Amino acid sequence: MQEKIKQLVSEAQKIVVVQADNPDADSLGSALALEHILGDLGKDVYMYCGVDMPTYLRYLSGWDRVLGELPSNFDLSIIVDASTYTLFDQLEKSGQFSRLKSKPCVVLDHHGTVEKPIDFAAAMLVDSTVASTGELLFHLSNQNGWQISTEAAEHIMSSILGDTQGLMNSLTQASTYRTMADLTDLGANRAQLEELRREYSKMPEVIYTYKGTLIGRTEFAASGAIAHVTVPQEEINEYSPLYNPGPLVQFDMLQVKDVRLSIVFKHYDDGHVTGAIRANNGTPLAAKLAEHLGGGGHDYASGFKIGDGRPFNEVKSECLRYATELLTNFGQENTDETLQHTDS
Ligand SMILES: [Mn+2]
Repeated sequence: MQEKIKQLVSEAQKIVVVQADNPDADSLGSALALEHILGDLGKDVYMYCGVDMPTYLRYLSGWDRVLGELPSNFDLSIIVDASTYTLFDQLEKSGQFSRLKSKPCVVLDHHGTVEKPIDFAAAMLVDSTVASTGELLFHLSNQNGWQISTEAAEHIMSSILGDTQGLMNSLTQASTYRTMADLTDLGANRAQLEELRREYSKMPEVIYTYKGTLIGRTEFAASGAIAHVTVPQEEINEYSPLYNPGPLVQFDMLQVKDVRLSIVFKHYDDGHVTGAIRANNGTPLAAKLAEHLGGGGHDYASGFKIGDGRPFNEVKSECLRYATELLTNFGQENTDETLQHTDS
């Protein structure tokens, strides 16, 4: 597959790197790293994302070069950190999807299971054993003999730190540390990146107060194993431009004793509902829960989006019902496994 990608890249001059409608440090870090790597190969690189870069990602230098429209012409597109149709609503809405499909497309991703997988790509490199798309890009670049500059190394490092929550979640493997070491050799400085990230994730006072509101409104289900909170449209309007309400409280929700799953629902006036799901270590149920609702993701972080007109309360109850069922079944399986391990 990397040979095919190498060939597609060598044949192209204008390349657009595409992020899905849910940019994060991995997608943006991978896009920016590609901008440097392909730029060093003499390519003209454009970056596209259908939504504005959230403020907390703006510590990644070059974020402001990501545009909300595809360039008028290009030879190749590279989709990073997504391999599903469902995350490209903005391209569909603006009528640009057909343009993307009309040119060769490469997909670089590490999401194992997705709903409605992209089926028009000339090459798909999807590897769920790496912690982030950035790590995948690092290996691909080495295999293809593409130079990784210090800037590219920094962006790849940011993408790994983003998806592994600072090398702290279970996506982190021995190979992740090896990649981090290699990136350090290339000049990336983790301490400096961390300092930058912290500076840019600082919240305005009004958001600090809003965080208190969300915490106060958090509800618990399944005997305290699920923490959930709902963000309505007026709060999305008021606070989302300043800070994404999900990350504001979701980590704290998982820090409550007995909580194993946290869910932040967003309820929009046009009827659509989204859910951001996070799971505590030892409860790898996030992807399963999201898939049940038409979404997808990882064991410990996932999401879904429903826009078929189902009433909000129905979506929410079904989500909580299925989450409870998953937890109950998982609890039983886990007890069996524990017993087996004790035996051996
Ligand atoms: Mn990722």
